[in-house]
Amino acid sequence: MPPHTSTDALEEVRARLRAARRAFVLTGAGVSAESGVPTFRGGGQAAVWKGMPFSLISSAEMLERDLPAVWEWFDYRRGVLQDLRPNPAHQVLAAWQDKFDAFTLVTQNIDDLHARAGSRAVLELHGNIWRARCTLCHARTDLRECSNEDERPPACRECGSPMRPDVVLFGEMLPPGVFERAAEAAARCDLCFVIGTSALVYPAMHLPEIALQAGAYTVEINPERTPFSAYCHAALQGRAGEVLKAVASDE
Ligand code: BV8
Ligand code: ZN
Repeated sequence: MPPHTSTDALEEVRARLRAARRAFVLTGAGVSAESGVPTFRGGGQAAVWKGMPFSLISSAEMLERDLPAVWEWFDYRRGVLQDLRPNPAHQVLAAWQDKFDAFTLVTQNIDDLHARAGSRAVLELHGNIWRARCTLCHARTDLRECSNEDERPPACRECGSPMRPDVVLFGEMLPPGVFERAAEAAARCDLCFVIGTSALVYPAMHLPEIALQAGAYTVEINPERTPFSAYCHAALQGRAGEVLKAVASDE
């Protein structure tokens, strides 16, 4: 049993899980922490790259100013990711996709670990680190087909223009339609999980707010309290892999 999770709260969440028809899940970096993926705000301070806070190196402004530096940052993260595997949190969520009348998994993560755990139709709000997109014609390429040693920035095979990481940077709009589809599902769900996020980045955090307003039973899973904890019906304090296994254990 996860340390700070009361049995009553866990029992209540299990009962809600059994009764739910339409489930909605939003995940953040914390769901990949047990796979070894560094979080952005682990241990109180924000991630820094070469002296720059991640919200700067991962910004539209930096893309304009120094595209090669942005590639270097994401090449480094691809290097960290390539030997990592989905963890039990990803696996429980993948198993849940056929458990409900409707199930929607939305992630802020760009690490592709939900899909690698078998989750289908994951709504990637902030893009995917294994894809690149042309800065002019928006043609996309899968970076798993080429190595980090290739030219940087890579040239578009269609029009020859420089490619950029196919991720949403701070100050950039989300991919067309993805937020809207997620918001529709949040408005219709009767059970909402918010897992492994510090609940600070928008518009992602509007989604659980929409679910709450729609009357969904809302559960947060996080070892720490967040600005969203007080609004939840249950805040299960623990690591996602352990808590989800415990929640799913009497299935
Ligand atoms: C935009 C991709 C429109 C790149 C990312 C409203 C209010 C305030 C600010 C804004 C607002 N609206 C817009 C903004 C600005 C900004 C924003 O939200 N800023 C924040 C910082 C205040 N939003 C934007 O810029 C968005 N775009 O609004 O466009 C627009 C356009 C033009 C002009 C004006 C407006 C775009 C945001 C997306 C940026 N891209 N990622 C990359 O990855 O580098 S965001 C990135 O950071 C992640 O995707 C994620 O969203 C966020 C990190 O948060 P978390 O995932 O939660 O991770 P974190 O480390 O913070 O926390 C981890 C948590 O896990 C912790 O709580 C920890 O306790 C917990 N944990 C640890 N271990 C475990 C665990 N939990 C469970 N189990 C464990 N084992
Ligand atoms: Zn192009």
